[in-house]
Amino acid sequence: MRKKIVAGNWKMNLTLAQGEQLINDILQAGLKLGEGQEVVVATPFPYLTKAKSLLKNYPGFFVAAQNCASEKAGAYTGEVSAEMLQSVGVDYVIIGHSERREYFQESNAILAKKIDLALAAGIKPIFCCGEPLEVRQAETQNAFVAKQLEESLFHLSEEQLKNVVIAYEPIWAIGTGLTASAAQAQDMHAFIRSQIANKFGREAALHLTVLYGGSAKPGNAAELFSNPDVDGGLIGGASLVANDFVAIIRHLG
Ligand code: 3PY
Repeated sequence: MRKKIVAGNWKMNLTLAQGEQLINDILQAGLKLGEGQEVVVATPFPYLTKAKSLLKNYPGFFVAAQNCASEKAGAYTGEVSAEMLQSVGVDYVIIGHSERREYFQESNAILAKKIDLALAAGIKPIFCCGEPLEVRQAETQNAFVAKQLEESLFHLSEEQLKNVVIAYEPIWAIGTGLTASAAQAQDMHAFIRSQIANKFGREAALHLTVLYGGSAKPGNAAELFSNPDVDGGLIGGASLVANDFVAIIRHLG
């Protein structure tokens, strides 16, 4: 059985007090997570320790960073290493969100280094992939995503892959209000799983958690999550509103 996850990506939003309130409101909802279900909150760096301490007594709730450095340690002013994240108890790290690829020129090769450092530090990467609008319009999204997987993940061992989560985030659905239809999401998730099966074997593919991201909200989460290859979501804007985030988590079933 593979894990089902709803992860909230706060991006660069909220003050510490607002973030604390949001986590407390989510916890107040008294969610009962089923076996193999997880909730992850990806906060800005300065709030990670606070988030960890608020969630520590809640089984199934985990903390993620939104990025980590592509170098291990040293003179890289302003960077935060995977080891540092590990030292404050971070469980997951989002790697390769399209905003990082676009605004910070993170290439597939750089992301491969981040994946390696996260895994070496014992942190599980949530690796984001997904195509821009022009690629979708040209109907070449499969080749585009296959290349992202190949160049950032295919050097891993099957053992290492067990600690990786993939998030498919079509760029045209991020911050645009557009969402991939349930069928578009299912098609791509099945394709991702087939690529993983070809490289790492059927067992590895069956155990891989593949999340959908891109304007997922309470109104479309049930349909998205009902697809056989969609194992939950990486949630942007709706993760900033406790009621919406909780409603999405409830759709995990
Ligand atoms: C979105 O839903 O907008 C996201 O970018 C989730 O990471």
